[in-house]
Amino acid sequence: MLDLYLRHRVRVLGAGLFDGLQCISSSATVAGTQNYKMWQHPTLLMALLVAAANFSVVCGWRCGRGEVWVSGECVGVDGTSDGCTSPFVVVGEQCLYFVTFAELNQQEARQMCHSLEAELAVINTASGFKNVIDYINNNELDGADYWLDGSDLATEGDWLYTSGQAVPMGTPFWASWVGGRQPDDANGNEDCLHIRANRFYYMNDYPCTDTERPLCEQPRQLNITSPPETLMDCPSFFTDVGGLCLSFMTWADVTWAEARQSCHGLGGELAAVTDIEHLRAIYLYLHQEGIAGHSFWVGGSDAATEGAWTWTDGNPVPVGAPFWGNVVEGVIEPDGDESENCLLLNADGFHYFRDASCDLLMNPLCQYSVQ
Ligand SMILES: [Ca+2]
Ligand SMILES: [Ca+2]
Ligand SMILES: [Ca+2]
Ligand SMILES: [Ca+2]
Repeated sequence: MLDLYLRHRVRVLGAGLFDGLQCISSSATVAGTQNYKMWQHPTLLMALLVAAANFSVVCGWRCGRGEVWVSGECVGVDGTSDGCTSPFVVVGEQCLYFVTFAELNQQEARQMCHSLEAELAVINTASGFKNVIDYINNNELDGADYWLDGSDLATEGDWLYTSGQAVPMGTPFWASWVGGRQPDDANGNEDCLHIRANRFYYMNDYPCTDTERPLCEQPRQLNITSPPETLMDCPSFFTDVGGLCLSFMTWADVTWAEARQSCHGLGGELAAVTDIEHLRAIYLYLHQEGIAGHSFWVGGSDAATEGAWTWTDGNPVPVGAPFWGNVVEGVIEPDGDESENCLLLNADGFHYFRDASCDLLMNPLCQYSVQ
């Protein structure tokens, strides 16, 4: 912050004092001053406000939202201000989050964005597209492909974002080389929109099942005069499912013990599903989000005492129907005795409870603040 301020000060003392400096009437609404990033150099702001008091004008350096005046130009800043909530950063006019720790298919990527109160990113304008490419290249985010929101799943060749808005076609968006103009629906199997590392981050159509990094976009909270507090009811990566804050970690294939650690890393715990309405809500959510092919560890175990199932907080796991399913017709789980001591919501079992070997590699289902 100090460094930033000093640079501004140098700028003010330099030859280009009035570069980018613009003034507006103080009668403009507070929202109207958003573009004038005065609060990023408070001393200057105070001086300008004092100077302007008699003239009913307010001056500032006019940069786009999420930009500051550095070394003679407006540059984007990372952070939680300017209408974006962490972990999202300002990129041009958008709040974006480049996921670097997980590679998922497009539907899973979509669900991860949803868990951040976000969607897969939409790119509509050439300048917005350039901002994204520049940001990737300038922040060592290159070397991997990123999913965007668009697809032509509904009608082949008709590229739409989830909102129903058309994906812009042609130059300067889509990759094109002699004999390789995109989208090309190669092998009749390319229906999802990504930006591709080895195509210089031009758009390309690709199989939806490929695993890539999600590029999420959060709605911009433009009224920064009341700083963005909590856009989310649940913390990042957790989503409200039936009143629980849950995280479906589709990106981690781990043992039950590792799953607990993964949840702790998010500030949570493996989920405790004690209310049958919660199991119903989880089931519906998995299908709604298109991730019902995943199996999830939850917090139940009978490792301490065979047959005595408890959640991680020591409370008892419900027994019998309609929680527990069955593999063998007519035999309700748990059925694994001492070889199966961990509680699984198995995809093959319609996400009913199953006891399973704790060493299987499954996805963690985490809950924030288990009561
Ligand atoms: Ca296609
Ligand atoms: Ca293609
Ligand atoms: Ca057991
Ligand atoms: Ca079993």
